[in-house]
Amino acid sequence: MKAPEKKIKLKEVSLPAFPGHCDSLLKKHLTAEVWALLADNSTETGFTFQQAICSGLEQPDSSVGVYAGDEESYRLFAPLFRPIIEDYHGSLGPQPQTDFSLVALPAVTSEAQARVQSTRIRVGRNLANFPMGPAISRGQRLEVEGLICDALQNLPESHQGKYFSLSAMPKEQETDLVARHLLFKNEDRFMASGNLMRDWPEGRGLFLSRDESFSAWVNEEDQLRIIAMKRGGDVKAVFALLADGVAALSEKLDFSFSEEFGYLASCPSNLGTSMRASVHMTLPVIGQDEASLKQQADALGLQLRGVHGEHSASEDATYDISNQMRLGVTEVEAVTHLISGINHLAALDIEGKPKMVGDL
Ligand code: ADP
Ligand code: CIR
Repeated sequence: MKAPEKKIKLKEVSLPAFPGHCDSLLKKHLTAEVWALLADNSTETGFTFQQAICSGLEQPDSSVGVYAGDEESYRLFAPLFRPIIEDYHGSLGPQPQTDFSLVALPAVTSEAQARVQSTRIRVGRNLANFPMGPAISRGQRLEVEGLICDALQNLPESHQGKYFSLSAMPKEQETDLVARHLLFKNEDRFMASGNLMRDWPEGRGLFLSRDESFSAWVNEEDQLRIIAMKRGGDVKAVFALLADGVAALSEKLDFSFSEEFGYLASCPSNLGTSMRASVHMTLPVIGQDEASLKQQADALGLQLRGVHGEHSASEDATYDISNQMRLGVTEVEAVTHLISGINHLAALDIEGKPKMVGDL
């Protein structure tokens, strides 16, 4: 008897196509096997695998290309998310205890200080028992905004300020705050494709301290971004300011946390400490050759961005330089990593020629 023809699984045939050039972690790790396994899955909150990968499919210049809709996304979609997390962070947890201690921080050299215009450190947080931005409902988002606004009342005197709802913000004020790096942009095609801009601008807002050095973003990519930013390169002062703000808010809010992945974030790049410590740094010599500088930065575990944030361009040899890795390290380790890296880049800039890491 003739053997029945082997049926090809539909999911294997229809592995989604990535139009044009694409270097995202999604493309790298979305194998036919992963697709066949997960394509029809969705979490308890109704967040589907197809929604999780939508931004990377629609935006082929994505670096990561996926978003989690809730805590369960990290478990259910693990066959895709784990390799992406490992690829991005270089290791998997467990995430060590939160550590904002200041004593161990190395000094920023005078050469690096001279090249740094401003320092910003932020952490992302999402509330336990709520879906994250890509899966949250309109009502839940407003509830989250209310809880965060209540918690902001608990800040120490030095951090107190005012909450500005994005819905009520005049356009000129919004433009000014974005230009001064204090507010998120009004449009982000990666977030839009990731289901994160539904009902915009409702439920979104900015808390700003009186001197504008401490701020909080509400219901943008994560439900909460806690931010400290100052002119110059006093990284320690910025870290201390952030630490006090995080401590006060942590007393009032229950954050989504897993032992393995640390603070859970909608983008896997922000797991762990969920901390991005960055400087705006001008490198007049090595900054002329962006490709070579990027190689140097990669080797040092640093990320280069443009001066208007993710996916923007550098200007006049000035870059946003930050820690790449946020998972499996403490907050103080992540910042130490940034300081060592910018000290190294400043030394290379003085020497005037790109060198391999380890040559110094
Ligand atoms: P995130 O830090 O949340 O990942 P972005 O890369 O989009 O987000 O940056 C948000 C804003 O913060 C942008 O306006 C960016 O230029 C600004 N920014 C980041 N780092 C610094 C810095 N060291 N000094 C001044 N502005 C900064
Ligand atoms: C991307 O994949 O390129 C975007 N979703 C951004 C990824 C990393 N940046 C971020 O989370 N802010």
